[in-house]
Amino acid sequence: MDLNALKEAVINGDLKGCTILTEVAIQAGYAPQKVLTEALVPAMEVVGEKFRCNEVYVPEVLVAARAMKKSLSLLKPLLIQTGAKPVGVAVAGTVKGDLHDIGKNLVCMMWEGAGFEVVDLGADVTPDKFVQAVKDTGAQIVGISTLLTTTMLGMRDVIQALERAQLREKVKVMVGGAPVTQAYANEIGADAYGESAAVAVEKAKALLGVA
Ligand code: B1M
Repeated sequence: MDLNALKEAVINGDLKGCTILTEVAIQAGYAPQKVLTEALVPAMEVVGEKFRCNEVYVPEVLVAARAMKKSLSLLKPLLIQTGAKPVGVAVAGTVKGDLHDIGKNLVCMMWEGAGFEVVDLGADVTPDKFVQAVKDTGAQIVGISTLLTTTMLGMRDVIQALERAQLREKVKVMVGGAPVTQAYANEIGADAYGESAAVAVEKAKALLGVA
């Protein structure tokens, strides 16, 4: 079986095709991580790029994301099984006021694929919820995403809430999302900026000092 067919099915938002091809890939013995990194993630990167070039519009992005999520739901139990000991625990969410979650979901997928235990708080997450999740899980990484310039400041609010809860020294904070830059990450006192989901994996590992 060719993983390109699955990649194309995600790009085309073909939910049924994604379900069948993911099941076929699993039965053919593909490692779930390979399916994730060689089909699902690159497919969403293509969709993101097509969007940026005005080749597709919001409905197509949403349909592709739904198809990708379906495949991921089939891979998830296997990804969890294959990971021996998690390399670290990460909580992730999109900031308060922001409902965009496609990029954040990709980061969560990639982190899971790389062996992190990920607690996905979803979108529109308040600083208090981030703090509570760190307390509940003992996470070493907090990942914050935003797509709106109007909600970017919410990232600083999360960092300040972690400081107030005396948790800032215990966690590394990574920020990302289309309007975020390294300069902005520095300005708000984040530990890392992830410009893509792939980079988010490398940097999360580097933050924890794992290879
Ligand atoms: Co909206 N939206 N949207 N939207 N939307 C944008 C972001 C926008 C740029 C469109 C535009 O005007 N050209 C614009 C923001 C403008 C601005 O702030 N300057 C915008 C707007 C204005 C809005 C609304 C306000 C529209 C309205 O209602 N008037 C509204 C806001 C609602 C809200 O959040 N409160 C809104 C709503 C929506 C939908 C619900 C329709 C939908 C979101 C669905 C969903 O996410 N479930 C939507 C979408 C799909 C988009 C666009 C089209 C696509 C975003 C996306 O998913 N990209 C977007 C236009 C664009 O991007 N050009 C747009 C693909 C995704 C893979 O990329 O998220 O950047 P991205 O993630 C990348 C990296 O950034 C990185 O890794 C990912 C993969 O490599 N990354 C991280 C992301 N998070 C990271 C975290 C990390 C590390 C890396 O560490 C923790």
